[in-house]
Amino acid sequence: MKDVVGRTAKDIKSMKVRGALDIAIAAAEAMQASVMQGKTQKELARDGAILKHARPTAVSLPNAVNYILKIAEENRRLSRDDFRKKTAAQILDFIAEQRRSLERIAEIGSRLIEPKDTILTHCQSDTVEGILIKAKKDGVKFDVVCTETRPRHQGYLTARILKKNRIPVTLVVDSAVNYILKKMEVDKVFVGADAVMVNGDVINKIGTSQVAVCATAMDIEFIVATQSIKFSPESVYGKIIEIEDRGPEEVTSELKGVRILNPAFDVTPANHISKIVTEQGIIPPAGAYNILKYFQKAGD
Ligand code: RUB
Repeated sequence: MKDVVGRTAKDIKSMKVRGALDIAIAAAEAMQASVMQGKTQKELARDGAILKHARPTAVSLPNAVNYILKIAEENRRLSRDDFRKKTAAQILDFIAEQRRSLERIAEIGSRLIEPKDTILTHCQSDTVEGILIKAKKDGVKFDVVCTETRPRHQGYLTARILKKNRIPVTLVVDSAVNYILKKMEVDKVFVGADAVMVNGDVINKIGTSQVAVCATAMDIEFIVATQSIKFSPESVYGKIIEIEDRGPEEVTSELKGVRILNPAFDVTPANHISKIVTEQGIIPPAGAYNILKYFQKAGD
């Protein structure tokens, strides 16, 4: 039988599958395959652990796996066949709900884009792209600036997708942000999230906090777009999210004997964030606890 879980964990680790929402959906699909293979609760727990450890920062990954393990636990008294059918169907519902939340955020977030806006975005986020593409479809004319996003250049993906959707896009190097915000008269910044903490701090691609600090200094709105599955229930209990350290070779292989650090994410403090767009609506960062309470069920 194919090792779907092992393959998915490998794809997440190597970043063949990347972006917090896609990671969560891929993990859910792998868990669904395990359920369909008739695995026991113990085997499902082991598969869940493998998936959860594939990358450390995106909270959507453990949140998705934990949710599925909870369903499996609730269904444990069913016959083998009923367990398989019911759990697999519930996982599919969960995946569909995540995809619907992407559309809902696109709908809500696109209302924040006004004619002639210049929007800056960092890295590549399906959630932010959804917003921009929806605004374009609704006939709003606006421009986008996207950062290169060193070292892995996810900004190239953003630029390609926006171009394909006929949204005018300009690519800049990461270090141009402060200059470009002023020079191009950027109106709003939109970024995605890998994790949202109970105090409203947001963890996203390295460099996000620098963009936020520059934007705040110029009174430019800094908007985060994220599904509630990225809110961290464990942050309520003081858990610090691990920032992934990636290999130095992603930065350069030219400097022998020089120590190279390659942190993949950073923390943007809540006071630099104007609003957070979720599928439940727009909240101030201080409203993060409500999302956790009602939709992530902090304390479960
Ligand atoms: C991707 C990244 C994205 C968030 C949100 O980092 O930081 O902004 O994951 O993406 P990496 P989405 O490339 O290291 O995975 O909105 O698609 O979930």
